[in-house]
Amino acid sequence: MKQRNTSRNSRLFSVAKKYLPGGVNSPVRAFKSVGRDPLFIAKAKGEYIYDVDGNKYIDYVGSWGPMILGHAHPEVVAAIKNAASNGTSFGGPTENEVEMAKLVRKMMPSVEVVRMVNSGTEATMSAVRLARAFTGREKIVKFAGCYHGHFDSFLIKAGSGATTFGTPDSPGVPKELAAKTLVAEFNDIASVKTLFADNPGEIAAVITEPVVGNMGVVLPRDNFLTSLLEIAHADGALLILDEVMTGFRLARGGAQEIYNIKPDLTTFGKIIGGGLPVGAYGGREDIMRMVSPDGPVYQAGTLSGNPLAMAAGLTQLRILYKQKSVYKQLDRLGARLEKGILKNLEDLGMQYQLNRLGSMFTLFFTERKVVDFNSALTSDTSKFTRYFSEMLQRGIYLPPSQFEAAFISSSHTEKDIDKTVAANYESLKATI
Ligand code: HOZ
Repeated sequence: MKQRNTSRNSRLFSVAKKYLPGGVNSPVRAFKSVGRDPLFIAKAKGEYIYDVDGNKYIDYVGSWGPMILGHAHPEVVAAIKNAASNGTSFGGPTENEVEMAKLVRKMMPSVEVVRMVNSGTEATMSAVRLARAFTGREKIVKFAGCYHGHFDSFLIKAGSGATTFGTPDSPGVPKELAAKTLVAEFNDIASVKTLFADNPGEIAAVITEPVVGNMGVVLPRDNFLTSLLEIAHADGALLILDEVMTGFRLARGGAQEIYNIKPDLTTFGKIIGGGLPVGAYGGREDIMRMVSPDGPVYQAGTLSGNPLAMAAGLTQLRILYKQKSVYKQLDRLGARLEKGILKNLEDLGMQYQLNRLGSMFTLFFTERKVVDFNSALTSDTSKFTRYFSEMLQRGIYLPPSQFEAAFISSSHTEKDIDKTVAANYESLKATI
């Protein structure tokens, strides 16, 4: 196989490293764990991404989730252009913010009142502050391997880049604050019960990704989420679902629609911004009314509800709301990919694990079923590294870490999927 020319990418990266930590503005994209230089992206359209050397790839990163309709969707781009021509930021309310709140509530009825912010991290840290204020308690429960952004309280046994780079507990987090984060095992209700038994009346909230994306894709076992809600409520604590990845992706109403669960608070990011920087948190009205200026819990932002971000996010959400069939289409593509990869694994006599729900998937290089952080960590990351590079050479752009989710968009076609399955066969073979 002819190697792709990526010389301009590499030249840019060597300059970037002088001026930016690791040469990037967010760690995982540095490709450090896959032992090669990152691609510098020149442009993207539909399901394709193009690097600065002119190489074209089928993209399964999708900006880590937001691009559910594919890149540069014409309606989203038009909405951004139109909004920009009317001014890029006012620091005052706009009509689209009201429309956005109404649509979010329609699509996800548990979100009675919502506050827009600028990132998923902002959303989760604000939701936790609110839960602490509402309950008058300070401790929170999170799950090993879940990642809720880079706020201090969450950088404890954190997944995503924190795990990829071997720093699940980041230095710089005050010990006193870290001690208020209790860690349970995903899919292990007994571990949650133990924490509540040991800390009665002290836990403000349990926060979880309902379907984990940040240790790779890990699905909740039957009743896991409803049991969490029951246990939390029995002790007077809240349940926060972090739907930054899953919200509006797995279904119109997110993972909470699929698993039929009504959390107290939900956090969002990614899809809700249509590819622009956005986050949001929302939920029960009695809790959300504590947020300033209705209540005393302070949280603010000059760019919150930014008109460009609202235009992009609202346009994307409206398309998803109107075209119900999009989720069926995504699931069909996901199922086709799953079938193809499972056949490849069987033909090659490999017992690796493919976890998938709808348009989110991860191939784990382990023979153990991946149901939690410990089982995810049994993956052979050196095999993943080889596989990742082989796929890239064949024009398939996957997340550059074993501990991330890959995403399919509605721009992907059956032909793309079949090409990916063929590349998967050859790439897996190369790891033997
Ligand atoms: N937080 C993203 C993955 N869960 C990674 C973003 C990046 O490093 O670019």
